[in-house]
Amino acid sequence: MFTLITRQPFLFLAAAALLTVTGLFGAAPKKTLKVGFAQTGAESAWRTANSDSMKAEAAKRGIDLKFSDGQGKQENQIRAVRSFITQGVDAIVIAPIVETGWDPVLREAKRAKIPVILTDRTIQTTDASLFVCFIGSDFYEEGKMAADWLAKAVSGKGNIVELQGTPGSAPANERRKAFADGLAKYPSLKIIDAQSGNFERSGGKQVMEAFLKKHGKAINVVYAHNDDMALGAAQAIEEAGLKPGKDITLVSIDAIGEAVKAVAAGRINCTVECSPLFGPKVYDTIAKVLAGEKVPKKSFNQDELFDATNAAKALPTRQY
Ligand code: GYE
Repeated sequence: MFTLITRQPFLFLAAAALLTVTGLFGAAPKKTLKVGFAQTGAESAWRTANSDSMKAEAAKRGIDLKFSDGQGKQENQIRAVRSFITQGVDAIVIAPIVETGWDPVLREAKRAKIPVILTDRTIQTTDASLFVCFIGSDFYEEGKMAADWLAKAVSGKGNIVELQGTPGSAPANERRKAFADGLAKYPSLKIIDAQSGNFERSGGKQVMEAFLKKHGKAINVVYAHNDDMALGAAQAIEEAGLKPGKDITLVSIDAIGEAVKAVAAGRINCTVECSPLFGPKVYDTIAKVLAGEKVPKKSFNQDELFDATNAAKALPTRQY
């Protein structure tokens, strides 16, 4: 020890200085946490609220957030994750645009010993050790709530057109399946057509225009996998000279501010909530993971439903 000190006087002085500083001012300053977030893109108002929540909460906590907009492409998200690994971030957050194809890049993150948190959308993998945990909503439950609400509202009868989300994405897969399962006991409530509008307002409008041309007045109900598509469909319905919410029942998912307002106005009939505001929960989870604490493998947000009975009252307190 002594020889080490005499041979390395500079090292000794530096160590002594550090001890004095920590002794005088408490713990040494913490290093800034670096988090990489591979976002899907900016396809909907839900997505914007989600990105804002992640950014605002990072700023509040002094976290260095490296935000990447995948612009609707999995390959961009994978490239972002690789760059986070190269930059040596402390944790990686991914909102996986589709369910499959993640294993190779997740293995790279695991090899680099960087914990990966999945938010918003789940993935299909045979190796659950490739990610620490998932934080988001239960999409199956949302689709089920929409089906149950609809069956009651139209007394188990009607022709439905379905506006689906991004093909291969967890919310599109689950919301489609749950809705079909929920309708199984109502043989007179049928899906007559379905197509993807990619979770976008313009997509919802275009698909609805095509459906109206093809099926005309045979359409009684629109089930949209998100509010943006429902709002686009409402516009297409109006442009076709019909009244959305009256001539055609609209049920959708997300409960963005504009949709809850539309429900209060009777232009959309029901929207099932899917909260995008999980910035705080994500960073709390990362802190726990980095401290070596155990976290639940899956944790779901609690979501409610808005229709004519409660939408107007909920409006002033909606946060997105
Ligand atoms: O419903 C939709 C968005 O993954 C839950 O993605 C999310 C969905 C949301 O574009 O609006």
